[in-house]
Amino acid sequence: MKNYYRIIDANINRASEGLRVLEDMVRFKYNDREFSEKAKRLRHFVRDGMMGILSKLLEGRDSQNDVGLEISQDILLDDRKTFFEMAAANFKRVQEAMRTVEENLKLVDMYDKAKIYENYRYQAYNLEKEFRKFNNNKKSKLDTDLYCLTCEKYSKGRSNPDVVKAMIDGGVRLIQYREKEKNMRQKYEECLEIRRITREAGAAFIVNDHVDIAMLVEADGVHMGQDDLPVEKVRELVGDEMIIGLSTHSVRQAVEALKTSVDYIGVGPIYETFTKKDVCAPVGLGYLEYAAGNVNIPFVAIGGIKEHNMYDVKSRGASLIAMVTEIVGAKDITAKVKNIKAGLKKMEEKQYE
Ligand code: TZP
Ligand code: MG
Repeated sequence: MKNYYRIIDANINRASEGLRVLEDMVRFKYNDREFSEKAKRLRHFVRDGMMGILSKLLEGRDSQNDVGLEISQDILLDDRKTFFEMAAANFKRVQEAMRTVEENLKLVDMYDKAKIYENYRYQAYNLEKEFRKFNNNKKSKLDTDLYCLTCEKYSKGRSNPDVVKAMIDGGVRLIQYREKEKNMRQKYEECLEIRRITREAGAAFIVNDHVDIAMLVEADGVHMGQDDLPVEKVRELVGDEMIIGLSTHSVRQAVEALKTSVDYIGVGPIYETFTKKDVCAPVGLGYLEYAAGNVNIPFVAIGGIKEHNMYDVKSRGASLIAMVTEIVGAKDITAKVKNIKAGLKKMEEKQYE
């Protein structure tokens, strides 16, 4: 018993120390009061949750004979390189510590307390997600679960900017303007408006096909197809800061794409789709499985993906899924997005169990 309390004690310390690090990182680097307070509140919860058993914890404490200290002083595994790596490591520390507390509380028959710490662990997952807003680099913009594309033709009479607003209200963080039926002036005007909307919401915005429009409206990225301008030429125009995405439809195209400076590739069409004209036959889940095992940059599964088949796609290793008609054609776009994101999140959380 004493040893279980010793483990709990060490991990309560570990979790609250990790939270303190995160709290201060945000407080002093970003002056973000809201986030710092959330971290602080969770840290207090974590500590206060032990009120009833403090004496047992202290009884179990034996820091001097902790074999872990010697190991930790000897190795350089803790050598964090960047601010964000350090944050990620501290989130991990907090979450793992919480899990350890949870399991050991069960061993001392404190099931109710264990449930409370499970809840704190989930709060830490949410906090980690929220922390992403500080990491405004290309990778973090792509680090989401749902990628939504516009297509006014299938949007039931709603305009592209209105559709984007509804997507964002549902929680979408990555939007692509894809519109094949308008002239350049109309597309430009719409992209200007969508840039305003996405910027205000802190969502990333990528323009399909048109490098010029992407640059003029200061989009976060541009998405190219196999028959569009060569991506290396696009890179020369847009510079290093802009995301470049490239559609691929085969292993060969993926291999070629990886030799270039693209930031992500599209993998598809997974299923049959009527949204894209002149598209090749569905590549199925086979190419997706290849991508999951071999593509070391972000990739997005696309083509015919719906709420009912997204689980098959996700379970084949797609962490980012794109949908067009399933969302723009939904009666209530915001509700649809919320449902889809909740479903994807549930699948993701299962991996933590
Ligand atoms: N690229 C490959 S398939 C596709 C694109 C743009 C269209 C996907 O549309 P939907 O409606 O999700 O099938
Ligand atoms: Mg194109």
